[in-house]
Amino acid sequence: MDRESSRRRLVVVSNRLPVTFKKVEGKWQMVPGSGGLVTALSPVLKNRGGVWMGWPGIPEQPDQERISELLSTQFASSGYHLHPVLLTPEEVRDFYYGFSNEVVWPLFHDLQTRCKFIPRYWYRYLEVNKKFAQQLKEISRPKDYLWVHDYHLIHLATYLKELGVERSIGFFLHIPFPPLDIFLKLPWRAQVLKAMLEYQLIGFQTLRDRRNFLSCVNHLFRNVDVKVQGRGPLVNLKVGKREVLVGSFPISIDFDAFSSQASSKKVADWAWYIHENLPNKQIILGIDRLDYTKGIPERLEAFRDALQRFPDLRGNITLVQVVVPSREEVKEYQELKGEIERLVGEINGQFTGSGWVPIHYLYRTLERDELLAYYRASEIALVTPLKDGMNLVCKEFCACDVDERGVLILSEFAGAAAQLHKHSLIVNPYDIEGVANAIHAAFHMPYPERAKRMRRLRESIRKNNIFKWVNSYLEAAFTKNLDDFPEVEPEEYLPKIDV
Ligand code: GDG
Repeated sequence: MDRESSRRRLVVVSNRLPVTFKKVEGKWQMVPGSGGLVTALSPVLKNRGGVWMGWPGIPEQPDQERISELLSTQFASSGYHLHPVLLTPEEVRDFYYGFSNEVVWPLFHDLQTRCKFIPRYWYRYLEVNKKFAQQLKEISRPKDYLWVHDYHLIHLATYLKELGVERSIGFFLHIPFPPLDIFLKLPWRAQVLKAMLEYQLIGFQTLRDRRNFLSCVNHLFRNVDVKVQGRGPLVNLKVGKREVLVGSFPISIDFDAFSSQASSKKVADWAWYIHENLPNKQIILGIDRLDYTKGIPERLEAFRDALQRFPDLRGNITLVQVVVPSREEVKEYQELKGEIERLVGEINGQFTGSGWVPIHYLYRTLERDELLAYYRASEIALVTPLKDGMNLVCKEFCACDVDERGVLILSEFAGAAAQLHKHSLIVNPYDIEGVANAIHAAFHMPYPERAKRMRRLRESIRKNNIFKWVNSYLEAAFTKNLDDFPEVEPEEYLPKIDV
């Protein structure tokens, strides 16, 4: 074996590659992705030598060769390889839109009534996972570490084993893991749980997700001996003869990159310009992908309630709601868009006065500098998902608040609440009056108190940044011994409830 092929590489597998494609004047162009995952994993992939495998995000094309050529030539300078897995239109429909986004996504966000448990989706999900496994077999080497991301690819480890491929392999779930009673609704619950146990390490965003997972394992495998050893963020789970490490690794952002870019002249000028157009008003910002888990209609109702009950807010606060187009082909998402637009129209119709429009609604993707300018220009961030694995928007808002004058209103059901609850205003996103009260409290919060809270939030995000997330996951992946991990009992976050 030559030196190159005996090196241990990191092979990242996710549904989507870290690049996207768009057609400009009839020709495909590749646009590098800019998410935190790409920023964090790129240096590791470069240093270790690595591969990122995933779907390029567009159905198989007649000019497929052009896509492959773009992937191999344009990405060469990044120091690692991209391996595209091509999906047919039927696979995109049933595996991606179907099982991934109409079964697992709503169920794992506790919204089981939105699930469509269609057997065809399930079989196609398995087929696509098998396809990924077959290609992974081709491109990976025995010493590689395979790091599989997210709910689209739960069965990858199972199929690799079936193909006789022995590799070190770990999984990270970016979305929440649901409580037992909800998980049990899944017709394929035992298969899904069993498939997760085929990984050597399973990472969750929070201790709550891990607890939910462990209670499902305890329940569904009650006829087998189930034992959990260890007490820290990483525990050892034994199910019969099978042993798996299960940990909580809260994902984060590249804090320094956000903070320094937000301090740049371009972003500062842009932020000034945004605020100049809304003079003498506090800006309250919502930024979300178009998705029913993000709680946008509930948030708009809360804003309406705040304007109704607190006249001092009228004319003095403006909600900037950015909705980023997502899954637009799906009927539910089109309906959601319609509902949001109806509510925005209604509220603006009800309250607009001379020189003041209560809601500025943007339905588009912002370029990065513009996004940062909105973060920097806003006095309050309103982050109220009904449920969210982590939520990066709230962390980005804090990282960009270099002047430390912002207030974060955060849903107790966002994974980020476990880390940020002490210094933000925590709300139940279903509680319209509670969210409205928080908006009013944030509006009146004195600036010294804002600065004190924001400093702490920023410190915490700076310390627990995306690089720490990658390192702690990989340390867990390569550890042979639980003693290498702190035994401190981490405290699970449960919101305080006033009775
Ligand atoms: C999943 C989980 C978990 C948003 N608008 C624009 C834009 N964005 C960027 C934000 C942020 C990202 O999109 C959204 O991240 P979230 O974490 O809020 O949400 P999901 O997309 O649902 O992500 C989530 C995450 O995975 C990571 O594990 O936190 O819980 O659901 O980075 O900045 N970026 C640009 N223009 C926009 O208009 N450029």
